[in-house]
Amino acid sequence: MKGAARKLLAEMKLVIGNKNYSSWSLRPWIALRHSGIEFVEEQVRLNFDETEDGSSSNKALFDHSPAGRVPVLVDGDVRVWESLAILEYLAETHPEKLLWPKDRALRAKARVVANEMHAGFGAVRSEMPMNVRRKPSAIDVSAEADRDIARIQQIWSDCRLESASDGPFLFGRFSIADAMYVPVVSRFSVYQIDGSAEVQSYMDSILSLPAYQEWKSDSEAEPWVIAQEER
Ligand SMILES: N[C@@H](CCC(=O)N[C@@H](CS)C(=O)NCC(=O)O)C(=O)O
Repeated sequence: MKGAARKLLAEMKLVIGNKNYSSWSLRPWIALRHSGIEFVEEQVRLNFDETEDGSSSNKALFDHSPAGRVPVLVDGDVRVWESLAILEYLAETHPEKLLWPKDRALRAKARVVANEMHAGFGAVRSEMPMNVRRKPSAIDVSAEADRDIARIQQIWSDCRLESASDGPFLFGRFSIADAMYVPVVSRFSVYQIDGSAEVQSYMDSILSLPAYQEWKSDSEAEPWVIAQEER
C-alpha cells in the first residue's frame, strides 16, 4: 500500500456515543474492528435524560454531522453518517474484507435483512433498549415487540439454514447483515429472550466475538448511567 493511502486509512475516525447504550454506534464499530480495518474512535457522551423529546441534550453531536446523531465516519474529506451508509462506504472502500457476501443472490438477501433492521423493529428498539452491561433478567414486552422478536428469530434461522455449512454467521462469514443485528443479539441476551437451538447458537457466535467482548468490557468501564434506558 502506498504511503498516502495508508495515511488516509490510519486517519479514518468513527465518532460514537456511549458504548453501553449506543446501538447504532456498535454496528459500524464492530464491522471495523472485526475486519481489522484501522480506525480511531472519538466518543461523544449521550444524555437523553435531560430532554423531553428523547433526543440527546449533547449539542456537540452537531459538531460531527448536521443530523446531530452518531455514528459518524470521517475518512479524510469524506464524512458519512447513518450506520448503514457507513457500512456501505466501508464495503466499497475495503472490498477485500468481503463485508457483503460474494454471491449476488446472498448479497441481495443480506441487504434485505440489513434494511429490515435499519428500518424496522421499533417495538424491540424502544421497549428493550440496548444495555450491554445489564445483568440478564427477563422483562414484560408488548405483543408488537413479540412480533418483532419472532420475525428477527425467523430471519436468523432462515439465513443460518441456508448458510450453515459456510460459517457460523447469517451468511456464513461475518457480514454487514451480522453487524446490523449485533445490538439485537445483545438485547436478546440481557433480556433473556428464548430461542431455538439454532437461534441460540447464532447468538453465541456473536457474543463470543473478540470485538463484541472488547465493546462489552469498554461498556462496563463507562461511568455514565442513562436512567431512561434502564429497564
Ligand atoms: N438512523 C441512524 C440513527 C442514529 C441514532 O439515532 N443515534 C443515536 C445514538 S444510538 C443518537 O445519536 N441520538 C442522539 C439524539 O437523538 O439526539 C443511524 O442508523 O445511524
